[in-house]
Amino acid sequence: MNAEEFQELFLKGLKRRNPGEVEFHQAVAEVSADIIPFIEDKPKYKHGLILERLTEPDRIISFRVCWVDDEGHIRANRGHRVQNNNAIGPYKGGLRFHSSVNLSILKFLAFEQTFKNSLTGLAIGGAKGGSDFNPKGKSDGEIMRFCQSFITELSRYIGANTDVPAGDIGVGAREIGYMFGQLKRLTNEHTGTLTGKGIEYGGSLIRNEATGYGAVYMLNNMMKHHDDELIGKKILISGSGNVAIFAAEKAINLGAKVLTMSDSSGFIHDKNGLDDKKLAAIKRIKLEERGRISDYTNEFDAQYHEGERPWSIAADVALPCATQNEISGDDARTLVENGCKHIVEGANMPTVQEGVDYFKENNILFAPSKAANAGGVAVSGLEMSQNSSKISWSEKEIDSLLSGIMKSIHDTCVVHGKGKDGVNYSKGANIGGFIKVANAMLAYGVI
Ligand code: NDP
Ligand code: 2IT
Repeated sequence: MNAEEFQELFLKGLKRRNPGEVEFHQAVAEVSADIIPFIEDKPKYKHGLILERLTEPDRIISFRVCWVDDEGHIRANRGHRVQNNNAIGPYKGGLRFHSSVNLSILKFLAFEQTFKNSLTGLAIGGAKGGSDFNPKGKSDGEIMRFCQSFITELSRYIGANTDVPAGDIGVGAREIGYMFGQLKRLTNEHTGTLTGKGIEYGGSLIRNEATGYGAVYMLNNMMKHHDDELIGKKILISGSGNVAIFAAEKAINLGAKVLTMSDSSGFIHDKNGLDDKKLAAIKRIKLEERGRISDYTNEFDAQYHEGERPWSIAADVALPCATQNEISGDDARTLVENGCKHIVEGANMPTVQEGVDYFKENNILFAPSKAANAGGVAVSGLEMSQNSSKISWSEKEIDSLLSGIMKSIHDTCVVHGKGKDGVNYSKGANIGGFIKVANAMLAYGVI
């Protein structure tokens, strides 16, 4: 059986065992297309069934989350934690609160996280969790009661050396604060069982900024490697949450021109580009007031496109930082036709497979999410180190460690992704992330 036939059979089995989980199928198909040819002449990985074991999570925990809303009504949501793999360190990965959350999405995220965390070079395994709870429009009291109920149940399965959750969509500083407070109360311990904590109670400097900053460091490294530079480049950013805002901040600081930002209602296009003052307004609107990106046009001269994504605007770089599958095949073609040369995935799996293929066929430099957005979990790993040794590093130290980790991820992608047509960053990230986890799994024997 050749590699192609083997992949077909492998995916058929995966789909049979995980029916209807389209996002999980998509993520595994993308990774296995690189890993199967790689392991073909490496019997230790192939006969060790490493890929098969990596695609069956170590365990999945599902639970009911009951809470009381402001009207006194009982509400019930569903919570999950997918612990994908802890071969190289404790399970680590974010929690997502969004109405779309289901096991397919969490399994794809936990699978991707395993490779991403390996790429950071730190001792962290892969997990993801969350709930179909919709935080939009909820009061602080409702958010607090939900978070307390969610973490009370999850507390049985996590711990500083077992599984360390963090934020993701819908989970930021406020939610981590409520969950950490309840966890501390339940366990009577002040340990680093969550990352993304406030600076006052064990958080790390730069953690908030790390994913967005890291994505721009990745872009910068990729450009430098191809004798190009960021200064003056036009950038499209989607999203206006944690990742998008700090990607914009770093891009502006390094001299690029950020033209767009978005939310789930639409996008704003500011032809003059964002500056520090405009970005401060976006931080206030989205992070403090929890408002809509359209409010930007009340203060600044820009167009608002209701119900659209920013990919129709001409630019040099696209930084998708909102959610999965937000760049369709058509969007990919439009971007390339309009001259876009670099795609850096700040969000997890924001490009559909057809789009990824199109970018590769057209020699677009494409940094996949597991490499490009690893800065967030990397600084989470540094937060764990600071917590366990009871010290705090300075902003300068952490930024320098973050930038070193992003450089090393870039170089790993080059080592494993270099071919006659240039660097295939997704192949490099998939193989580079796989090797360390696979070798650790082999060391343990059959478990
Ligand atoms: P936030 O909740 O802070 O922000 C999410 C942003 O994306 C908001 O602007 C939101 O709009 C928009 N968005 C969310 N879902 C959709 C959707 N279905 N369609 C259109 N827009 C949507 O999340 P983060 O910034 O933390 O996460 C963004 C992405 O980055 C996710 O893919 C996440 O997995 C990934 N990521 C996050 C990391 C982190 O450290 N936080 C680390 C690595 C990756 P609205 O305000 O309307 O909801
Ligand atoms: O997707 C991700 O890497 C995250 N949401 C961050 C995970 C973490 O543990 O910091």
